[in-house]
Amino acid sequence: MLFPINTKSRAVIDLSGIWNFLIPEENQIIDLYKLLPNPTLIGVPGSYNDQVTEKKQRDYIGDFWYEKEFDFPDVLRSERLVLRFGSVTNSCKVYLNGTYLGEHVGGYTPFEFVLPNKVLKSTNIIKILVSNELNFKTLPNAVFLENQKKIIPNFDFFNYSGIHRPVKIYSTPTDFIEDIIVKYEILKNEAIIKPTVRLNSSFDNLEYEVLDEDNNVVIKTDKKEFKIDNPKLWNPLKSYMYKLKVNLYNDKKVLVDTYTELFGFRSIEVRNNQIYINDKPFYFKGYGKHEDFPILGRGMNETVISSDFKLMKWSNANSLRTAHYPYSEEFMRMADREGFIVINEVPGVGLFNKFDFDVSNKKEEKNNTWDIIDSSNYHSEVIRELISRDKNHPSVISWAIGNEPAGHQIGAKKYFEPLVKMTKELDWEKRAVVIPNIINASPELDEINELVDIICLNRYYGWYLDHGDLEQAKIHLSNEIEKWHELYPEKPIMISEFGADTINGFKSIYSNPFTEEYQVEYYKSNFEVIDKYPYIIGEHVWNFADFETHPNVRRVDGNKKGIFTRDRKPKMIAHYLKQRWK
Ligand code: GCB
Repeated sequence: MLFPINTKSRAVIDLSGIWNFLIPEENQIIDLYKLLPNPTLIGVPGSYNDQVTEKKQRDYIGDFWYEKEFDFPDVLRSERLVLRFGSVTNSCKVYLNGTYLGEHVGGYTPFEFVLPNKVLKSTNIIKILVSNELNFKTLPNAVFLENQKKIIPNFDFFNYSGIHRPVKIYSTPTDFIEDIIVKYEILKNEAIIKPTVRLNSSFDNLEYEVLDEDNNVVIKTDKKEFKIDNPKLWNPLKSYMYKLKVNLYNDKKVLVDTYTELFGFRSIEVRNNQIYINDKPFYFKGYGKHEDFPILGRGMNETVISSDFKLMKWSNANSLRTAHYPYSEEFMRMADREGFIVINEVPGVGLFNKFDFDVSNKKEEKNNTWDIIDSSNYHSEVIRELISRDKNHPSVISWAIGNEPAGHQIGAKKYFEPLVKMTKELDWEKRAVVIPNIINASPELDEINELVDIICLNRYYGWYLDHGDLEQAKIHLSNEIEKWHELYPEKPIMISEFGADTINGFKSIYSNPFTEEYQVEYYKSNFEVIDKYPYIIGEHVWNFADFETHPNVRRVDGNKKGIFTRDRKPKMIAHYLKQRWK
């Protein structure tokens, strides 16, 4: 799926701004042809939750309405017009002037509907019926208590909802370029480019132009496969982005449609328990993140995105994981430009029906997650949507197709095996597939690490286990890492999450848990272990910043494992990481 941009043949209208919003009364009937009665005004993009003042509304689970009235310019009326949503969480139905346009399930990927010419007027009303219900079919996966209209999340972040990313109308000609995959091969002093272009057109006369970062035309050709000499590589923290301009002509050689896709040349290989980017071993230094910011909730904001990348670079990080769902397209475009390495995650979270940290090492047969949940169809869909959206990003080097599923319960392999296979088939680059592992799925019990390319461990020794006892924590972490290596000596291991809740400003000369000193000691002792093993290829600390969660006895006004506070002030550990990662 292409990101909407202005080109010679295309125009984009942004409908962001203030929208009408309504949580209906029970059984309230909404007239699709009229404006919503007594709406609340809500900013888009943004979660609605922190823009309302009543707790009941903030925590509401169910259906609610968004509405926007807008005028449409006559100048674009002869074009094919598409209404596109960056994301609406978690599912929605869309109406234009009372006419149903379609629906989308899933809160973190874009979707679009062609606007029927008959329905579009000069003044229009878009209505969206959004649902933030999560259940055993959805991802994230949660227990839905129907009679209480409540969810019990098996995951650790607030169920922020609403229109989280921009809503746009874009135009294309009626014959148009539908999709572009920039496939290439890097040889010694040249790169061979073999674009795959999907057209919806009665013509197929294509021309390609490759432009460098200074907009010099490197090549212009109508060949299906072509080479460029001495390509500049896209490297971690040294981004180099080329543009591939695809021009579609009609039979009279008149330009019909044109689209410019950004891409970069880089190679990835996982072998001998290492990962190589452009043939050089790569070590992941960085963060598990969230899309989370005060007031915006999960709403896309390019200023926050820009500042987060600056802070990550300030700390000398080189990589991140989009825990626990696909981030905005704007974020991914920034990752490319900043040269960040991204492990790109689908919302495959909550796939453990008794989310806990039971390490008694028993195979759980009763109340088994894989017998209860019903998300595998939807799971394939989100993988398909993510790869279709992000295939051309050089920053993306891996797909995380789940986070902490119940890998120790019977049926995990049966659930994930087809998904891993499908992910590889859909991605022409066959990027590494990972599924960050939960501690319960120990080397003795786990069914799914045999399927992945990199063993990603989310480990909290010294926090949930061996709380406050870093000496024991080191022993337990070492033992476990060695067991994994013994099982899979060829596979690299990465510590994909580790961290300690830390309240900014809490201090202790004894380095007690929750203080900034403890967070520093915690990381130092984890690094002592990590640094012993050459087959460990990276460390992603949890989390980049403090973030909002559902109320929980373990959470003090949200998850406080941030290296930065929620408003992005550095805790003591930030300065330590900056030194280590230098
Ligand atoms: C985890 C989860 C993450 C939580 C984190 C924590 O293992 O993957 O979503 O936020 O632990 O802080 O407990």
